[in-house]
Amino acid sequence: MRWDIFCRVVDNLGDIGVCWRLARQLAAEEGAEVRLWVDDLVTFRQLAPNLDPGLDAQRLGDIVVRRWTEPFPEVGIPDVVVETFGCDLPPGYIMAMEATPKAPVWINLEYLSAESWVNGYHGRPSPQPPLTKYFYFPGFTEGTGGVLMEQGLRQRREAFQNDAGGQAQFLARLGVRPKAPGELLVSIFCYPQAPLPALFDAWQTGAQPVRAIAFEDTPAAKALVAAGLASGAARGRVSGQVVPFLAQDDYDRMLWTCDWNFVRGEDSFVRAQWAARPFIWQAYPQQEDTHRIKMQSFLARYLGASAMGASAGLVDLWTAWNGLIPRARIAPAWAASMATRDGLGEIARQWPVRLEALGGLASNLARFCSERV
Ligand code: TRH
Repeated sequence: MRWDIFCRVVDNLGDIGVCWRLARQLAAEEGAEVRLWVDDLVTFRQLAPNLDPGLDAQRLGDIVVRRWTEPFPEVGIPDVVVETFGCDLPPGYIMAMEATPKAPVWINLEYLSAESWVNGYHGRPSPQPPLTKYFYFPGFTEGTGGVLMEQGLRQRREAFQNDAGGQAQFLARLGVRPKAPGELLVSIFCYPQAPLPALFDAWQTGAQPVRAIAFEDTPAAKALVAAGLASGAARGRVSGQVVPFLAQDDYDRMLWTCDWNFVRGEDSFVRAQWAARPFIWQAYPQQEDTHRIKMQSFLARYLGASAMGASAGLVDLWTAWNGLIPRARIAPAWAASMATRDGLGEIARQWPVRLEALGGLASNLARFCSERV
């Protein structure tokens, strides 16, 4: 099947992060011919270092990458059109879809959410006469599209996590010295609003040494530099290191290597879940704290009602990290989470098993479309 995927980079990296991963999986695992339209190739290159932002058309592996320009060029209409995150297709392209003898399957890929209303909307048709658009929701339950999961992901992750030498080599390649006995390695990828100084203070006097790993030109890296912790220097029991912004696959390896991960948005959020390690999620901050509902909906599914009590520390940590309770709660919440870390480790190992049972978003979407082509 021939696919067009449309991506408008609103802000940050998640939109293109999700689209790039989806495109690669459809091509590699579903035999799809994928053309990826992106309006901002400079941002895209952060995730795909081999991309040339100067070219309007290029091939990256199996994917044809096209610059989404206005006016939009006249092109053939494929079998499936994926409009991501409500990015609005070019009017001329919609007219061409209407005029084409065999109408394409038109998908609107929505943002990921754990909220229960998602199930009711997933797969619903929206008439756009003479065409039909379908809403496709990623999610964490039956009755949603699941989340992005490439074939063999769990096996690759397990093999890497059971290979201490491979992990040490990976870290050495980034100039990160191996973990000291009893030291925790924690990766941080967050938004500027995150209460980083409060976290560093909590770690400074915490029960065990923590080394924070942050990524160049991200808020956490700037905070480490500001705290004088960027080049391995220690302050009490906390130290830090800044590594380059990594290609997506190396970012996965960092999540697999670290003991805990702080992640944000959508794509790193999902990758942290596949890493089967405890993590703290900073949802994309929204007006009136509406991200509170997104955070709480996910935590309720992830921890399960029964574990919410036992994981009160983790719940507090997430809530403070999302700016929904005072940052002063971070230190006690971190200490409480450390006290229950074995249980949290078990939850982190079980969760990907449940996610895997939903099937991967790319294969679920391909099946959904092949039934409607
Ligand atoms: O960049 P984000 O904050 O994206 C967000 C979300 O998608 C959010 O839903 C959307 O509303 C908002 O943008 C507009 O976070 P996210 O989704 O984790 O995307 C970051 C991408 O960067 C992800 O694909 C992982 C990748 N990444 C690397 O490839 N290398 C790195 O070193 C790091 C730190 C991240």
